[in-house]
Amino acid sequence: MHTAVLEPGATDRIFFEAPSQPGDYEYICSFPGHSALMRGILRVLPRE
Ligand SMILES: [Cu+2]
Repeated sequence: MHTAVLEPGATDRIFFEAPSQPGDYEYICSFPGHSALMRGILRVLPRE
């Protein structure tokens, strides 16, 4: 899953169903060379 390549300051949205298992899921920017800095964690918490 990915967005289009965006110009600086532009935005885009993607919608997806989060994993059902709680945990930390890494996401990265797949533009060549970017993943070293452009990355994050999607944290799925257990239902309360
Ligand atoms: Cu990037």
